Amino acid sequence: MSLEKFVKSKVKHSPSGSGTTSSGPSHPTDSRTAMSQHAAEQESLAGVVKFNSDKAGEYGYEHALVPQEGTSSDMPSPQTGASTLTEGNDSPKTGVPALQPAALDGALTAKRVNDAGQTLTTNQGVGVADNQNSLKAGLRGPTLLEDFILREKITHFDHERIPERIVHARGSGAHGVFECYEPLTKLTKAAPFAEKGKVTPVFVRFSTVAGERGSADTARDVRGFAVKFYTDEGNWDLVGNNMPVFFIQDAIKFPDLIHAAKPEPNNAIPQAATAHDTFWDFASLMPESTHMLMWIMSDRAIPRSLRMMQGFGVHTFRLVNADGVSVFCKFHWKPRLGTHSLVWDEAVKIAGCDPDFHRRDLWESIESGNYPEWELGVQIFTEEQAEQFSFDVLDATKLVPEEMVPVTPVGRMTLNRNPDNFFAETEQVAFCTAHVVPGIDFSNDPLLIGRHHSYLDTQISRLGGPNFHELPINAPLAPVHNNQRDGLHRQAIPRGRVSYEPNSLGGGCPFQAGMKGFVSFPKAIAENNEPIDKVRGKPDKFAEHYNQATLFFNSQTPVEQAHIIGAFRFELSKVTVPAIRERMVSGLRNVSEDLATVLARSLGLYLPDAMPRATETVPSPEINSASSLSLMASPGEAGIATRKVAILVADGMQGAPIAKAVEALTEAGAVTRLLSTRLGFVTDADGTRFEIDATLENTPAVLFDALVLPDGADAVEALSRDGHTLEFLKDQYRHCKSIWVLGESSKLLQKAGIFEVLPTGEPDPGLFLTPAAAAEKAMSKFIAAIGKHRHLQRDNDPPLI
Ligand code: HDE
Repeated sequence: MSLEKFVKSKVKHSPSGSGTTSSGPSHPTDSRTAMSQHAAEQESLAGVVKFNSDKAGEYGYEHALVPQEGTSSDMPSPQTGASTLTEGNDSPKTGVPALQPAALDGALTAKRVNDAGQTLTTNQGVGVADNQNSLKAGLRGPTLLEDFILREKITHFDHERIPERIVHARGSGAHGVFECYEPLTKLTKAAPFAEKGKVTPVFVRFSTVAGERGSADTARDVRGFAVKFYTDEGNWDLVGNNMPVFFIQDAIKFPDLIHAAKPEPNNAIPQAATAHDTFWDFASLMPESTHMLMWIMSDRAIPRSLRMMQGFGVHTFRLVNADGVSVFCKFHWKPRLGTHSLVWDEAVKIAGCDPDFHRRDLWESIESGNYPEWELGVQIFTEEQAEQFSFDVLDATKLVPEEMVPVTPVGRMTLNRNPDNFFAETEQVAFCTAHVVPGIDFSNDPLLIGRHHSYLDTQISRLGGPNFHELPINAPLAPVHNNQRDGLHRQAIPRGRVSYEPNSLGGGCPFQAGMKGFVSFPKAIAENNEPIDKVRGKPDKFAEHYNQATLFFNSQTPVEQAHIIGAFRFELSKVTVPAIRERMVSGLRNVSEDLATVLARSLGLYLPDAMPRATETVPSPEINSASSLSLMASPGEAGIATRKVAILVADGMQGAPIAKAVEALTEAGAVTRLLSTRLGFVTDADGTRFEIDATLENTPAVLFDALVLPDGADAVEALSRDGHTLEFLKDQYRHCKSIWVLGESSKLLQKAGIFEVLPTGEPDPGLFLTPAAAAEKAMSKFIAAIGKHRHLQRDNDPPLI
């Protein structure tokens, strides 16, 4: 059909020619033409609205507490609200008119591209005949400007990068689901907690803070733990960290903190590290950061896996129920695998041999069906309870110990799907603390309120305009209807002429939701008509900076304390200005005399005077020790699932025990890899061939949780001739991992200088020397030892090996 015929077949043409868009009759009743009928319908729609009957409800306190739902009128016909009378002239491009309410579809399905069996096209859908050669005047002649295919391809390529996040640039994400245990309706009307078993889709992004997009995963740093819940009442983002407190108390200090922590501005050194002058200069002058410093100097800052770390909402939030009753709430994510960390020497080496260590671990565990899980817990307390605490719950440098307010489990999150495309999903996802749904609200934490502004604002330059919410990964599953219009990269095509409210021409739609929408909790700012001044300042309770830092330090096991001291020593030894080191140590005297004394000694300093405190009235803390703050408090419930075991092999080894070990470890959920000097095969003493998975050179010891060494004189001899073997063994030993030494390979231990017992003379709980004949019996002990993660009895500073 010709285009002319196609159009004619659909449009109802006016018998008296075209109408007009510039004026209308005083009483439009004519229905002979489509335009006049439309005008009559619009008149009847507008005519029922004699005045804005909602106006009176905009005033007064009662109305403020209970906002009214807007009024709306039914459309005389589905066409009344159309943008154009020609909307029925549908083509494959325009589609049939949406006469029912419709919104952009937040589901990713329609956006997913599958190229299977397809030919290459330009962005205009034109087939590309030749993707190997640009268009030239003759084979050896100049390339022609006319070559739109070349220019389109190169131009797009030139603009592929977008600005990285100013903080948390390095990250990895995954899709999953959140399942509610029991209805939480007594506490909150938030959609994800409405029913037992209710499932809400989520997207999670984990990140480091200071490093650039390509920096190493294992840097010492806080980890971001941002969860986007696609609830049926809109998106809720819980943008947290893997540590429950923060460095600063007021958002206005955030740019200072980040400028101090990022690479120094003169030479852009160091990458993804706080071990430099400007960070410690700032930190030592900001005593409120001391508590957080204890956390980032602890092993929490170098997690073994993103799957093995806790998450925290950090701030005090509010839950609000359907009756408008509110309680305070702190959010906690607890990993099913328990909390486990790397040791520093290992983290540094992993940064070299696998900078994508955490990203790979997350990806591989999801690909292999080992879906990471966290339990969401809430700490609930009232404002009256909070008043009694020795610290202020609006101060993000403080936590509420679980020993004071228990954590109640409310649901489980499972990450069960990797993204299709890193850029489209993980890079373009845009979190914001202000993305909340009815039932979740804020406290007055000044850090939190500042964040609301920052997250939205930063996306505008990072994602190129105000329509980033329409990017597939950000689009809510709940429909979006509002009068926001236009802007760069707009995708929604709103139907109708109305983009304002109140209106009568759109039947009053979309109208305000009233109590069905988000109603901010009406928190009283002042009691009993107290005067409120506009001020810049902090409450007095914020001035106490050390009690919880002390609580944290005192709650650690000795080995965790030793690691904290080691981390401070390392970081401060990288500082080039001794006065900064001294200032930092003087602040730490207010946390722990032991910590400060050992540190001063190891930095070659005289113990400085304790730093003067910002307050003379130091409240006594409720508790002096909280075992929940130790990493050891959550060993996890998953045995050795996904733990990586290296099995060193070489020609002439005793193959049977190795085959059995592979079988038993795999059965227990571990991932085994056979390693040798070169790829290919090794042949055991009986002539059986074993295929090698990786080499000692390309996959060093730090990438494994445990090690098996084979029996067989020839194999041991061959392995001992490869320097990587001893390095491998030394690192496994130094990093306190389980090592199983079969028969002859005890010679490798001797060569590496490793003793069979601890320096105390006690047996080493992670080192098993087994004659080949007894291998089967020892297997279960080895598996149990891997489940312990590490054998820190071997830990020594400086290292024994
Ligand atoms: Fe953020 N933070 N932040 N932050 N933050 C950003 O937002 C900011 C803070 C956190 O995976 C930025 O989209 C200010 C605390 C995470 O995409 C930016 C303040 C906590 C992520 C921003 C804070 C966080 C960010 C950069 C002080 C833990 C990564 C890009 C008031 C509770 C989210 C972006 C992702 C990202 C600002 C403090 C966690 C610039 C101003 C406290 C997990 O908007």
